[in-house]
This record gives sequence, C-alpha cells and structure tokens, in this order.
Amino acid sequence: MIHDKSITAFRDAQKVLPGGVNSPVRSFKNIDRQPVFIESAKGSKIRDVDGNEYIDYVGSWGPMILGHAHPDVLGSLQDTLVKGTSFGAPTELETQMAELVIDMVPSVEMVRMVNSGTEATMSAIRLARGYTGRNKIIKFEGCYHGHGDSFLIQAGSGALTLGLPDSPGVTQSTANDTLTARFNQPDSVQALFEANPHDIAAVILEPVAGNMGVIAPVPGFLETIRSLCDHYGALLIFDEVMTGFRLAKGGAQELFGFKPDLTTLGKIIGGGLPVGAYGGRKEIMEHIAPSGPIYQAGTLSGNPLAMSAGYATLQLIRNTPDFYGKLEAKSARLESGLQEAIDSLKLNAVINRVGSMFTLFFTHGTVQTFGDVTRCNTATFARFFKLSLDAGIYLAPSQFEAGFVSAAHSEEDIKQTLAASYQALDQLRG
Ligand code: HOZ
Repeated sequence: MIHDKSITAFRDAQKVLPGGVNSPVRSFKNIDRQPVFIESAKGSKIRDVDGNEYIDYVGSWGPMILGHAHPDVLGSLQDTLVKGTSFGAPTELETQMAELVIDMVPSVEMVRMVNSGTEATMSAIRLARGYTGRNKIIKFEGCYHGHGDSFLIQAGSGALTLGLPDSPGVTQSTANDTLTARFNQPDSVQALFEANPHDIAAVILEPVAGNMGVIAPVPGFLETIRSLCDHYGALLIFDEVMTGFRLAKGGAQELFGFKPDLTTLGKIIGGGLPVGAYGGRKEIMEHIAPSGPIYQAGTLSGNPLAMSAGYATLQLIRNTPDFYGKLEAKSARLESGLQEAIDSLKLNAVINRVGSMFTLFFTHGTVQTFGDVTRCNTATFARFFKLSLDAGIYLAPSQFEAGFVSAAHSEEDIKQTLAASYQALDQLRG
C-alpha cells in the first residue's frame, strides 16, 4: 500500500497540532507508525487520502453502529441543516430526543444533553456530589471516563496506551478525591467503602470495560457494587458512553438487568456528531439547574444537527427488527473465526467479546482484570496491527481498546477480515 499523501498530511499537521492530531489515540505513536489520514467513509469501509480502502472496526471509536454515511442519518441532517444550525434556544427536537432515550434506556427517567462523553461524566459526578453532599468518587483501574481531571487517575484508553494513566496537570487535591478500585474484584470496592463510609458520593464504572480492551463483568461483580452503593448511600453511575445502544437498545443495563442511579451516554447517541448525555432517576436529575441548584450548561447542548443525527440513528435501531440479534450473529462469527485461527496456529492470544465489542489480547489464559491486561505483549499487538492495516483491516491502534462491528459489515467483510487476520497471525509466529 502507498501512504505518501498520509505521510505528507501528518508532517503538515504536526506543525500546527500537538502530535499532529486532535485526540492522542489517533496518532499511532505507540505502534511506531504514521497514522493514515482519512478522506471519506461509507458503510463498513473507510478510505484514506491515498485511496486505500479498509474494512473499518474503529467506527469513529464507537458511534458508527449503522456504518458510515447511512442514508437515513444523512437525509435527516440535510433536512435539519437548511433550517439553521444553532439557536441557543429550546427546540421540539430536544424533547423528542429525550423521550426516545428515556424509552430505550431502562433506568433513565430524565436526561440532560451535552456535547461529549467527557462532559457527560464530569457533569454526572458533579450531580452525584451535589446530591449526596459528599466529595469522593470510586473509579476502576483501566476504566476511562473521558479526560475530566477526576478521571485521569489510573485511566485507560489513550492515557494507558501512551503510558500516561495519571496526567500531570491534575491537582493533588482533585486526585485525593478519586479512589481507585480493581475491576472484577469486588473486595477492592468493599475495602474503599469500609475505609471511607461517609465520604463516597458515587461509584462510576464501565459495566463492560472497553477502554482497557473489552472485559465483561464477572458474575456477582455488578451486584456487589449495587448493594455496597445502597448500603453506604452512594450513587451508582454506569458509564455507558461505549456500551449504550451498542450492547442492547438499553445498553449494558438492559443486557444485565441492572438499574444504575445515573447513566452517562455518548458516541452512538450522536449518530456521528458530537453528543453526550447523562440521565437517571427524576428525583436526582431535578437537582440540575434550572430545576435545582447544581449548575451545568452549554451553548451548543442539544444542537439541532447533533440531535437530528442522533434521533435518526436511534429510531433506525429501534425500528429494525432483530437489530441486535443480527449484530450478535455477525460478531460471533468473527469471534469464532479468530478463535479457530488462534487455536490452529497455537498462538498466545485471547479474544474477548461482548455483543459487537471485541478485543484480541496478545497474552495467555484469561483476561478479566486490569492486571491481566497489563501482561499483554504490546509489541506483538503492534506487529499484528500493522500487518492487518496493510491487508486492508482498520483496527484501533492500541491493545487497550475495543473493536466495533456495525450493522453495515457484510458476511463478505467478515470472511475477508478472517482471511487477512489468519495471515497476519501466521506471520507473527515467524
Ligand atoms: N473514548 C474513545 C475510545 N477509548 C477514545 C476516543 C478518543 O479519545 O479520541
């Protein structure tokens, strides 16, 4: 593959953008390769500025569950666009969007729209602190809740990938209010509650971890956290930025039959435009201004273009018969094909999958904890990533991220991906 234009584009970008990108995960820095610059995308395929086409499993890091440039979403955007792009005043579309989210997500009775997942999580913990009158939160090692100061403590995603889990610039006093527990190890949560029985406002977690690679909750883990929160009077916040509308129409909470007190949403809810949201029990949500005293605001919150892309996406998901069943079947075929390749090549690799989220970890045994994740061979991952990219498969450039299958991936895409992956895995043995 030729990447001349991408190389030039990256050189130019580095002169004016820190690291040449607007978000660190895009830089390919950890795998010691230049990023490809994207020109366009359609369905399951993404095309770079040199004209190379890839089967895309990044999906803009999660939002593109329908595939790229879906005609319903584009049509809805075009209809909205001609009426004006921002008013800073209420629109009926915001109410319709809120009604749809409340209808789809089991625990959400009231919702506030924001502009990103980061904004959603930052606002949710402010609400939890204001509501409970307590300062501390518990998060989990390797979980990532965006780049708010309180969350850049033992953080996953790009922070973990680039070796920056505790970012400079976060003050010690902020860090002191973030307690860190171990994912899938409920005793670690219990110990923190026992040591701080009256101080914890909320526990926030990705119910299925996606930002240290995909890890499902072990049986009993979510249950224990729920009962500890109830016992100690803390709120339970599910960060469903990644899992919301991805694992089921009502996200992980529908899949596992759980009701958190608050839920944060992002990615799919914006249909490819910048949207986040947080919602939950009405009695808690009514503490937000102007109903209540806890302040949170935004010039572009509920923006009409963002609402229309999100609304079209969610409607299509809700109205497509067996939407998640079809996604599950395709994703299961990808998983079993990769597993066969691992077995027949006798490789040290583990595939974790929940619904249409997956990660191929280069390690042995099982991957259930952050400790398991840190034992992965990132150099082998980097080789696999580069071989896959050269074979036309676009994966997240990090061992510590999720891959996403979309409704647009065809059987042929899955077949091609498995054939290319087999060859790449085979070459790793050499
Ligand atoms: N939350 C995304 C997946 N880990 C990362 C997106 C980004 O940081 O740009």
